[in-house]
Order: sequence, then C-alpha cells, then structure tokens
Amino acid sequence: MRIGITCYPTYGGSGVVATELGTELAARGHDVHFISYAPPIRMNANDPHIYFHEVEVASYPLFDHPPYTLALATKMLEVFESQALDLLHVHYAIPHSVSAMLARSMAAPKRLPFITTLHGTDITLVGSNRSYLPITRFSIEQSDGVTAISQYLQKQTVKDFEIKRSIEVIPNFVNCDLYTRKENAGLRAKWAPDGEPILMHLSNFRPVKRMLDTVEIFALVRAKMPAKLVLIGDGPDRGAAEYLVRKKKLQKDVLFLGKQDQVYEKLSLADLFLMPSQLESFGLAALEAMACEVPVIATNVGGVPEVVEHGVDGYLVEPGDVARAAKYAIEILSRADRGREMGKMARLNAKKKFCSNDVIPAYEDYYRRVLAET
Ligand code: GMT
Repeated sequence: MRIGITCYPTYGGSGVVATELGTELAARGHDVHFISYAPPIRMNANDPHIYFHEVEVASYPLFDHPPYTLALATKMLEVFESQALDLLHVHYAIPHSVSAMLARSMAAPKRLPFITTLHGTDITLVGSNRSYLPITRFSIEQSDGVTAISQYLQKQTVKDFEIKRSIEVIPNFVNCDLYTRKENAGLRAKWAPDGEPILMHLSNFRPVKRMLDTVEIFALVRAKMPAKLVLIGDGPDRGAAEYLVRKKKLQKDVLFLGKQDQVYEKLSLADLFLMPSQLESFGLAALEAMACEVPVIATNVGGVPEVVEHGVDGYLVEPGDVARAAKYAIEILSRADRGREMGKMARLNAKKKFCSNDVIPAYEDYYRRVLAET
C-alpha cells in the first residue's frame, strides 16, 4: 500500500507512535509518506520505503496565526496526486483530521479515504475545549476509519463527544526485538558509580506528566537509600524540576539528559520507571520501559491499568500520592533481586499484548477494511 501519515513531528507520544508505525509498515514493504512541517523525531530518512513531504506554511503580515491546517490539506492533496496514495492516516485529531477531510473533498471524484487515530489529549484536553469540540466531533464522524489507542480512550470519546460511529481499539506497541534489556556496564558506572539503583523518567515534561512528583518521589526514596534519578526529555516543567532538585539538594543524584535518541539503550539501565502523570490514555513510555524489563510505578488513570498490572509488573497509585509511590519504590528496590523478577514479568506482559509483530497486522487489516468499505 501507499500510505500518507501525518503527525506532530515534535517530542510526544502520538508522533512517536506514528513514526514507529511508519517504520514498521515500511519494513513490511509498504511505501510510507510522512506529511508534516518537519521530519518526525524518530523518522529514518535512509529507509528506501520512507519519504518525507514538508508542509510549507506561507506567512503574511495579516496573519497572526498562519493557516497550517490549509497548507497541510493542500500538501496532502499534492502527495495523494503525485504518489497515488491509497489512504491517509492522521495521528492526533486536531487539526490533522480536518485537513484530511478537506483533502478528501478536493480529491473527489478520486477516492482518498482517511483514518484518524486518537491519542489522548486531542480528546481529553484540547478536543473537549469548547473552541474545538464541535469540529473535532465532526471530523471524527467524517473520518473513513477511526482508531483509539486504548479501551479507555475509545469509551471516553464515545461518552464526551456522543459519537455514534464505531471506533476500533488498536493499542500502542513496541518493537520487542529492539526494546530488550541490554546491559551497558560503562554507562551504568557513569550514572551510578557506587552501584546505586537507577530510577528513570521519560516524557515531554508537560504539566500533565507531573514531573515535580517524580522528583518528590525520588527525594523520599533517596532519604532511605542511595539511589540515582535519570530524567530523559525536555519541556515546560524542566525549569521547575531543576529548581526543586536544587531546593532538595539532590543535584548529585539527579541527571537531566535532555532529549535522547535510541531510548531503549537508556531504559535498559533502569531499575525502576516512574510515570506519575495526572492522566495518560495509554502511557507509551511505560510500555517501552516494560519491554526493557523495567518495573513501573505509575498512576491509576486513563488507559494505564490496561498496560501496567498492579502488583505484577509494577504498582499503581493515585495522582499526587507521592508517599505511596515512594513506599512501593523502596519496597521494590530493597528486594534481594532489586525488582528483576518484576521486570521480567513486565517484559512478558508487554510481549503478550503490545509487540509490533502483533499490532501492525491489526493496522494493515484495518486499512484493508476501510479501503473495502469506501
Ligand atoms: O502526553 C503527551 O503530552 C503527548 C501525547 C501526544 O499525543 O503526543 O500523548 C498521548 O499519546 C500517547 C501515544 O499514543 C499516549 O501514550 C499518551 O498516554 C497520551 N497522553 C495523554 O493521554 C496525556
């Protein structure tokens, strides 16, 4: 198939899922055309089946906000015509599904079906804002196919948007061959020279991730035992997190790595992963950690219980309950095996439900169904 994929190219779960999906589809022989304003962060430009088409947003002094949605729709049409795309797959409803809807109308009478994948905040935060709700609902109803990345998000969308159409649940996935535990004694010794356990967090540091709770949890753990905290990513709450680290005099034990490639190499070195988010429709970073045999302490919100099984491959706490999270962290890290058994369960469960080898065929099958129906 020839598939056009649109996503946010920046640091965020939906862009990562879209890019990894493109990579996996390309590995299966499909031609994948990314259409966005910049190449997505994890895109492999050297893959002969992967192409990138830049959306150029022309500005003009009259525009306070250049109309990206329109430039995107125009580029989608152009790529459809030049590359004979079979379909468009847009990730994150706003504004991508609206652009795809316009491109489909402009392409008529030729057929350009589009599928919208809902990721989370496009429904729970941004989409439910009154400024966007009616158009988000309309574009979901108008899509030729709609998928959601968890049961939770599917139910929430139907409820909040009073959606009548069917929404297919295709969960997020991880490449289980790439995301495996690979020890790296040199790097571990650099981060934790005295063999201290390593706690890790990976996110875009947006307020919904509750970064400061990660630091608070670590401070409680550190008060009881030697430990290190490795933070991967960047975003709006980094400054506040750095300040809190200084205030708690933890500078020697907390490492801010910033944005990183090949995160599986770093996740592999963690003994425990922390994801104290206010809300997660799935929690892709937790899944990536689990595939690398890392137990997870996360919040019992949204789609997280579909990923992390309390007491089996990690623990779930209520948002803001840093004391309980720290108690579980100390409990795991004080075990004779430092949580390795739990980590192995984490990988086993990740493999059971979320390996790309099983999930990508579900997308291919869904594409075929949509193409047959339109
Ligand atoms: O959480 C973010 O800030 C990023 C956001 C996105 O759309 O990029 O993440 C959402 O999509 C991810 C990939 O499907 C999910 O793993 C996240 O749980 C989801 N975030 C929320 O629901 C808050």
